[in-house]
Amino acid sequence: MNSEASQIDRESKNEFNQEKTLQKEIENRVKAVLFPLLAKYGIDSEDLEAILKWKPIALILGNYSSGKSTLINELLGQEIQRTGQAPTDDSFTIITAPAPEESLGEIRGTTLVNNERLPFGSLKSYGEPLLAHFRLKYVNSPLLENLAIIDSPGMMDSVTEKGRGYDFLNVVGDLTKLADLVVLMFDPHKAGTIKETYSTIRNTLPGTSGEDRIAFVMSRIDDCDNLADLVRSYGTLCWNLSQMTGRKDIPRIFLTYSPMASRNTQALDVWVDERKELNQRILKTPELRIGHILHHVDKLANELKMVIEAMIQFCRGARRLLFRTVLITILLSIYAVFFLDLTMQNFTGFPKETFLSALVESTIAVHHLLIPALGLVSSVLLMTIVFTQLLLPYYSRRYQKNLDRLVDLSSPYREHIWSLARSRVFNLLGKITFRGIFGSHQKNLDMLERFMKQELQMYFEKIK
Ligand SMILES: Nc1nc2c(ncn2[C@@H]2O[C@H](COP(=O)(O)OP(=O)(O)OP(=O)(O)O)[C@@H](O)[C@H]2O)c(=O)[nH]1
Ligand SMILES: [Mg+2]
Repeated sequence: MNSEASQIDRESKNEFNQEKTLQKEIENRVKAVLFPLLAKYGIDSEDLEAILKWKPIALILGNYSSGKSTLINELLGQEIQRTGQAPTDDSFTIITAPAPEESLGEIRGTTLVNNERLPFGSLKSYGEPLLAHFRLKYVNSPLLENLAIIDSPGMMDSVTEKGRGYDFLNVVGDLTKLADLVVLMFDPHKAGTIKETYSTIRNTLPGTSGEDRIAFVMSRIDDCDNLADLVRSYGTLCWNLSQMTGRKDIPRIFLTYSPMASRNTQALDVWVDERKELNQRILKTPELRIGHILHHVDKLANELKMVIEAMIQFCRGARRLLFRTVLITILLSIYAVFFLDLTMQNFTGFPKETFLSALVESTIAVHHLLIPALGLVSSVLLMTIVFTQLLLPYYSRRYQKNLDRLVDLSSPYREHIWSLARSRVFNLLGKITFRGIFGSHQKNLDMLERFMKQELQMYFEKIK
């Protein structure tokens, strides 16, 4: 390990305890306030739970032979990963230091996805084709006590990708959700599914935030014959990036090469700093962790907020419908109590004396009450059945077809969040009950808004 790396190590150890305490505090509040509400509204929190489970993660992605494994070996000062000019590695390898109770060595994919204490359970669904190419290496490195680095198979063109037996991009998406930093290494001289990979990464980021979790790297710049060649390659990469991101401003791109692997370093001395900066950026991944957690919490909280808002709107309408049904029930009951026996008398001659005439003549007896009471009970029963079995299901089906009417979609951000929340509301409406329309949605919304405005905001301020 070089001296710079050990200094970073000392610094990060000092910050480590502070951040751990803050992370624990956030975790406790999220578990106490957000998780119960998410469960109530059928929103799963598995992704967030997985992030909270383990240590900070840096995921290294890029073209084959772009120098991913070389970078990792260089960073750790050890030959941990195999390197080579052709596509050498077709595995996802997690590299980290063991905890005191764990020992050095390799752990297979099947064991990893079944370990409850690790966050990789979601990868189980890809089955053997992935699990045979998924492993963890426990290595001896103080830099990795609070950090795990994931080396990945080199990206190839989309046709070759199909031969892997599992959906590479989906796996990348799942790992990106867990990763606090994603290093995307472009090799200007090789084709690959960079564009698709970038879209996959982008889709896992919440809204417009989270870009700081991606480090763009143009690797092997020493392969360029001269400065003009380098500038041309850089220009092409910028053009491709702007096509991918849809933005005109180009993110920072680390222009690097491996001083160890290069044969031609003389003219490139000035670029060594970029490599050091990249290495530091990776080693400082733990600093991104709380931001990553908070953005995820924020996304879930906003999704939940829209679900509750939609439910409030729906229940308000359903209660108005109930109010109208109650009015009709009252009218029907008045008719049943005072005029039902009269109608029967007109048609059948029974009863001899109606409840109303007995009331007027003050000759009322128990038998006068029989038909009105029966009519009253029947009307209430009938209208209850009509409301719960016909009107409410019809009303919720109508909204299921027109869900967008339940929320305010005045901004692209709300539209984005709504695209995530929509299906939850659809499911909730499918299960709505009579009692459900009196649910404490407003109270839940107030609690959530208090959490977002006071606590979440305060945590964001703390990491600014
Ligand atoms: N000239 C030069 N060669 C490099 C550089 N980085 C890595 N190499 C060499 O390029 C080859 C590929 O490097 P790897 O680190 O294996 O690349 P990788 O991205 O891990 O490749 P896969 O695992 O196959 O996807 C090796 O022979 C390295 O020595 C660099 O910056 N410049
Ligand atoms: Mg490799």
